[in-house]
Amino acid sequence: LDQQGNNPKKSYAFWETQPVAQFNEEAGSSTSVADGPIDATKTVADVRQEPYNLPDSFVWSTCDVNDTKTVEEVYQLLTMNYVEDDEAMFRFNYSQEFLQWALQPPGYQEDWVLGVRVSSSGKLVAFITGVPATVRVKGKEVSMVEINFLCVHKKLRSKRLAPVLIKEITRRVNLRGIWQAAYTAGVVLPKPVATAQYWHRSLNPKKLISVGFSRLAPRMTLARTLKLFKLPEEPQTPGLRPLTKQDVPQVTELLREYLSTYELAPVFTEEEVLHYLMPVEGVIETHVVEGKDGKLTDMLSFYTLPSTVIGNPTYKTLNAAFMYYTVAKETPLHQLMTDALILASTGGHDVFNALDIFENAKFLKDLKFGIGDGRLRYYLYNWRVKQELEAAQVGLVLL
Ligand code: NHW
Repeated sequence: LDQQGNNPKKSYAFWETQPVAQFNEEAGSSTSVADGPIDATKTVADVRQEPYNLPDSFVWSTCDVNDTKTVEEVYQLLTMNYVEDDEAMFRFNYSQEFLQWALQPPGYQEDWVLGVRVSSSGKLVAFITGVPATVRVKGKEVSMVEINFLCVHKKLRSKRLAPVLIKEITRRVNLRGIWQAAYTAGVVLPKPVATAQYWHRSLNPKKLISVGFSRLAPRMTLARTLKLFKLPEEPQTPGLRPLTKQDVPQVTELLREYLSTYELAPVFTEEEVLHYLMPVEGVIETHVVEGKDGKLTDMLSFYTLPSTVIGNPTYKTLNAAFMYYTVAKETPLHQLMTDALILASTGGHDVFNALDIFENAKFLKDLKFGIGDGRLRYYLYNWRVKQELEAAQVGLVLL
């Protein structure tokens, strides 16, 4: 394994057939591989018209998450079968409101919320989604989709269903004239554009220890641990308040300017800022700092993504806040992030998670985040980046 945990000698029967950067390509002439698309340019007319074949007894099913029965089915599939940690102690538990929010940003396409059902029973057994986004990669703005929520029911694993889901969502995206995608995963695939590390800040140490998320540090008592992680009761920054609709033009400007300093980052429209940052109870929380003249100088945001605690008699779920987009233009970043921790804590979160992307390395240790064991790899489909990015060059958060 190399420093990033990659095993360049492993073979990938599916991924080696796809237009993605491969681990072995340095071997060739380095001048022939420039940044940009990997496939030859195609048009919508070149795209296959028929859906890919599923194994007998399964059918494709576009899922309308505004339909209460359908969103419940999606929720159940993911709650029981989506991402777990390596020790299978916790499993992501995206809420129905979260799924509705994440899957319907401006320009969303109904048929990019793709399910697989058992033909006879109608049971939903697999899922994958795409949403449109403009992403800037090393100075080039590229129209892409963000792929997420790839899930195959535990009973149907290792039957090569995932490659069929990926090919079918690709076809549906290509039919709309989009040829690139961004996605993140814990697993190593050909070939990461960047590798980030998760960090965790305890907000409710007692519960975190009790569910096995964290352990008492050597020579620490519970009392000393509680004291160590104690936060002020209220945010400290004057002028900090929840984002409102009227703020959206200014926040868009603030965010666009900030994100322009990163090599991999979204390019947000006002409509997207309105969608992704306006507070939704239990889903997304955004605060801005309003200066004396009414000018917005800073912003912070985090989303709520609980995990099921697998087989714990006392606690059913772990409530986690995940750092989203934060811009510290006038308020010191430490102070703004301390306020984010306070807001997350008073909002009932047990832990605050952040990646070492953005300028986060500057505050993680000081604010008592501990390094996690999970890495998150960033990938691009049909877009080669010759030189892998540092985590600190990444300004993109996928939900
Ligand atoms: S990452 C979360 C992925 N989901 C989970 O971890 C949930 C729990 N696991 C499962 O449900 C965020 C299954 O294990 C899954 C694989 C479904 C993961 N990404 O069907 P087979 C996302 O949602 C490759 C991509 O037999 P399975 C991002 C694997 O390397 N590929 O396996 C999703 C192998 O290929 P290889 C993954 O365990 C991005 C093949 O799948 C992968 O029953 C998707 C085996 O398939 C992963 N996370 O099902 C790509 N995990 O080459 C989008 C495994 O090694 C690309 N594999 O033979 C862009 C498309 C759009 C383009 C538009 C222009």
